[in-house]
Amino acid sequence: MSQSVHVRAFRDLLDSGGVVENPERIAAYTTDQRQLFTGSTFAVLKPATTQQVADVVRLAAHYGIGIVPQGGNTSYCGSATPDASGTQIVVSLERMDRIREVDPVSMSISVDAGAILKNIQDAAAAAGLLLPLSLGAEGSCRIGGNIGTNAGGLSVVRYGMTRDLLLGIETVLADGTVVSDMRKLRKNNTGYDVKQCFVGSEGTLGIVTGAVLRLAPLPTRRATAWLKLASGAPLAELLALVRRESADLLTAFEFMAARSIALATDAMTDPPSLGAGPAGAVLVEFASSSRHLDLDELMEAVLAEAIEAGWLDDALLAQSGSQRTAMWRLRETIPEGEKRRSGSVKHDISVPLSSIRRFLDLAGAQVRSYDANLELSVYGHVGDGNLHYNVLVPPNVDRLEFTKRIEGSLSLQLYDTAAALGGTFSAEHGVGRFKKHLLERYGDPGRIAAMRRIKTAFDPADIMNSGAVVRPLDETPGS
Ligand code: 2HG
Ligand code: ZN
Repeated sequence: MSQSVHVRAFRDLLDSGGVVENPERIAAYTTDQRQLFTGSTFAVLKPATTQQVADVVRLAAHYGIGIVPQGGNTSYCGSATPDASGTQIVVSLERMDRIREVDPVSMSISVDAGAILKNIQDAAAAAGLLLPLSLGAEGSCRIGGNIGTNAGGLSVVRYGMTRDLLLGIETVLADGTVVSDMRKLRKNNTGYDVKQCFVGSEGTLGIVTGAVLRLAPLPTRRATAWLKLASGAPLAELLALVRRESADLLTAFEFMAARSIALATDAMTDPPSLGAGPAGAVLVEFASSSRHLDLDELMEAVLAEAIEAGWLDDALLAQSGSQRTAMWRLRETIPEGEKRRSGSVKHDISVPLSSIRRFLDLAGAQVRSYDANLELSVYGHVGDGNLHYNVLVPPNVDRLEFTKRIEGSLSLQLYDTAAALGGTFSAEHGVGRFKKHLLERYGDPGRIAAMRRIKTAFDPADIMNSGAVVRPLDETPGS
């Protein structure tokens, strides 16, 4: 049966806005956001309801058409991009963007999976509550994708990853079955925690259509400081001090090397003059919903201890909301700064906190011996043991060729080092299509076997996001 017959059948299920066939409009859905890979599709489907998602999936399964679920298309690992065959359809959740309910008493929010993260944060804030998931792409990423990749971001040190915020889920399975478990319960020990299967599954097990998320009291006070690290400052010990002495009011502990700060500064029209010490800089923030705690005083006392220990050359406490915003803008502009310069080869590694220093030493030596001219942009959520250890693409070099060369050589050395220290090649960006070979290389064989069994149980025909993360058991290896 031809693709045009399939499109007609999908059109019968959806209304006029539900099927996109125009190649120009389709193009926005077939290239990943880092522009590393362009796939192909014959149609983008945009269901408006969970029932329509179920109908689309049932029909696709009937015809044997592969489905690539897509939210905001902000994946760093190509997990929302169709392959090059042109046989997969993209199912975009962008029309399913409703906030279904905010329940201030239960401290939860129920949403469609296509809701933009920022809109969910705003809806929670309007009810005096905080959705404690915050990341650079929050203005365009959608919560279904955040669930699919188990997104991390800027406040994991206090509130955990997306997984830790998920109370309930609604999902369409590969045969069109709707799993409806949109409960707001903190406690529900009734067998397998099915919703957690979908967290980090990157669309390979089903399509998330709705979610219930845990909210926290909205901070009314914050203290934010920019720390310039003295030479040899021990990051893990500094973090431990800050956590302990703030009684865990810490919400962010973001490390930035001087080069990363300079890249962000270059990309900003009105950059704040915040530099780095010899060992880089850290943006640290405390937050509290209580109006009775003096966080500035607490921050000053904690930083005085760190200065006394000889770990800081300087510390600047934000004196106003705008100073705080400027500090955060600088941190959040780093990826854009890398892009504006000429791009970077990204390594989203994490290691146990006790090995952060060792990783930085070993990886630095590996980069220098690979090519002493290479430049690095190193920053990240050190509070979670997560470093973005990015190799800058030299100017006037073909970005894609350079990326391919580094990923086939130096990247593996860096990942080997992270793995030898008990770390991972993907801390918060997922696996998708781009890092599948790394999962095969570094994943424990038993764990991969378990993942393949789960994939087979949920999607034996490999309809859902085929080619991403893991293949089912009965496929021939390498296919
Ligand atoms: C961040 O922490 C994001 O800003 C992006 O995870 C990291 O671009 C990167 O390498
Ligand atoms: Zn990050």
